[in-house]
Amino acid sequence: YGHVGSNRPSEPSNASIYSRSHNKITMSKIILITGASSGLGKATAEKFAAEGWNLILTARRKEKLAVVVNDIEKKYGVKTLSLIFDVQDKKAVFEHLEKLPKEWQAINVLLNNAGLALGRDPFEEANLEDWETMIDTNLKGLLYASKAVLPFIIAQKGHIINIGSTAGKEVYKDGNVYCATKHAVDAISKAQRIDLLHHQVKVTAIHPGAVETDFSIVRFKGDTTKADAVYAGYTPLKAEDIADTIWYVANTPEHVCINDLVITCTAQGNSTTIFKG
Ligand code: NDP
Ligand code: 8X3
Repeated sequence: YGHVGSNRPSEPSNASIYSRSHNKITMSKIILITGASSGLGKATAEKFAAEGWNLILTARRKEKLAVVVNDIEKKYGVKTLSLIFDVQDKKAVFEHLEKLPKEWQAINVLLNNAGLALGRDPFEEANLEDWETMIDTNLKGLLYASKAVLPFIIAQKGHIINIGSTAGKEVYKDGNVYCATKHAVDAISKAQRIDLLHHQVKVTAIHPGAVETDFSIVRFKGDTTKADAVYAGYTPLKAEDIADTIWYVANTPEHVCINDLVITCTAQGNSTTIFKG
């Protein structure tokens, strides 16, 4: 089983999703990606599908996710399960993830990726609802998803990969609560690694700098002029760069766990220092 980078000789208990590879019937691995309808989540789904993994993909926007799924199934012939829910909705997260069909329970990797920034405003002007949405999505949503699938991850001696940010390493002006949620992702990742150690579950936090996705369009609430300005004058990371990194991190040998990884484009030195020639 695991016809790619087969590094975790786990004993999958419920697995029954097979694919043909090298003239052998092999059991494909499973990655669950939250926030797979665009950006990093979508690129990671494509990367893992190209390597033969089956995918559980989640998002709120049904039509967007359906396009991703159709495209991937056509191109790579892997199996997918799409689940539409809001990670802020505790009940919905547990209803969908705790009761996964048996053949989808053998999850090898959980990628906690769903997240967003809303606004970039000074503390005194920032909107309380924006703050609450960021906390409920980036922090509470990550906790709910992790808890809901934890029994499956433990059964596989699997891997939790959390998407943090350089904003979780440094606080920048007007970043206030977005930075706080990503600092929390940093802390929760450390906590998960310690607490889940005895289950031999790997935990990795990946902290990207600027990646050109819909992130800034969402942050600036559809203002494409402000969003485009974030990536102007230098070459930012692409979603595919992060997907490649996640692939690498998820396929290290069994005895190796990358704990914490900060990745920026070459032009970026930290959250606030970008060389624009
Ligand atoms: P995108 O806006 O392109 O993608 C965000 C994804 O998260 C979408 O699939 C969206 O799906 C999903 N999502 C957002 N809110 C929810 C929710 N409440 N419930 C379920 N899904 C949700 O941005 P990115 O791909 O760039 O962002 C992905 C992650 O990467 C985020 O955690 C972000 O903070 C982080 N990050 C991004 C960086 C960047 O520069 N782009 C840098 C560092 C970190 P839908 O709207 O359909 O629900
Ligand atoms: C996204 C990167 O610099 O906008 O987390 O905070 S930044």
